[in-house]
Amino acid sequence: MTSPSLRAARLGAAVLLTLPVLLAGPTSAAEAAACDPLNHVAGDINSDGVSDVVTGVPRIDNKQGGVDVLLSNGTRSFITAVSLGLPASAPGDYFGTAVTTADLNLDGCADLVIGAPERNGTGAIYLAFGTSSGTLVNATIRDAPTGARGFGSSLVVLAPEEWNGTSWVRTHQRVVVGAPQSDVYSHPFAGAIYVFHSAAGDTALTNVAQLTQASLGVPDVPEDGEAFGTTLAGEGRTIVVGTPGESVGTAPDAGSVTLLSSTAADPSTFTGKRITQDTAGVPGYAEEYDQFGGAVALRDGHLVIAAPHRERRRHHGRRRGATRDVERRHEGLHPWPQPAPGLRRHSWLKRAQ
Ligand SMILES: [Ca+2]
Ligand SMILES: [Ca+2]
Ligand SMILES: [Ca+2]
Repeated sequence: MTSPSLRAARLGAAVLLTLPVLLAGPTSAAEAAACDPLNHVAGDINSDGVSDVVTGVPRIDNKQGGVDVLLSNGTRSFITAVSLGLPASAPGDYFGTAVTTADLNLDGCADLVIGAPERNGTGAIYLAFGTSSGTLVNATIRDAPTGARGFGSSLVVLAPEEWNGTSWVRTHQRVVVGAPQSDVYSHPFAGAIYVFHSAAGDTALTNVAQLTQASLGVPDVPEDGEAFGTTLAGEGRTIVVGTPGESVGTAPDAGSVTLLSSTAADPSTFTGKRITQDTAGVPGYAEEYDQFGGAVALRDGHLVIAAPHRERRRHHGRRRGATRDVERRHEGLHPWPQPAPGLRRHSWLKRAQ
């Protein structure tokens, strides 16, 4: 059976609008009402049935950063904190280090979530809401929670769907934010992630959980510099967390990936599974500095994990890298066309080494 979202995506692919669209500062919230609430096309900021493209440019303008937005009609715009009507970024904020689209308020226009992990030394995320004109409205900033550092280094938005007896319906969005520089008890840079909810009509996020490797249900224990939450992916009710600095046995920085799931009945309680290259079914074996989990992606139950430094020593210092492709299909994991994070390393991680 074809899901409503897939049908909408296929119909939307045949639609091409040529009307000029403006991407500018905030306007009235009334524009958001013109979005098509039945539109489920992923990443469609102006609700015209065709996905749009957003790209973070965190090092531009003395590392203040920005986000490049290309609408499906060809209109291109450059988004900064100022263009969103918010206080300007400072040099070194790295606005745009992570960026993703998701329909946070479920009105049919995709919205932007942007990370600025060095803002004020602890990080922040920005929300901006799409409209049918392409204008981004109602932008807000959410500073790092107390104790978080590197907040906004990584992002993923999940859209759990629930069966109401006749069809799958979305009830809320789950925004997950990585803060991999966070200290956990006495362990510097052990890392944390924060889980927020957003429901229909919301313009702000509700905090659901802070998760570290010290949290109930999360495997392993926090250790210095392992950077839990450096990378994030997920779909349905499954969050994928990359910890490239994790030691495995006696191998430092071998890296791990954690899968965290919760239920509709209890969305704030998570159970976890830890994967390393020593896990049964994963090719190869964990070696020092592999940094397995340096990038992660999950789509339609297919999990891809990068080990960007694998085989470095064997190739005279060159960082050859590898990916591990792990088929992971199980009941309760529902496909959703959420853009996966790109394969990249984070600038702060390089500095921390
Ligand atoms: Ca569009
Ligand atoms: Ca929206
Ligand atoms: Ca650990």
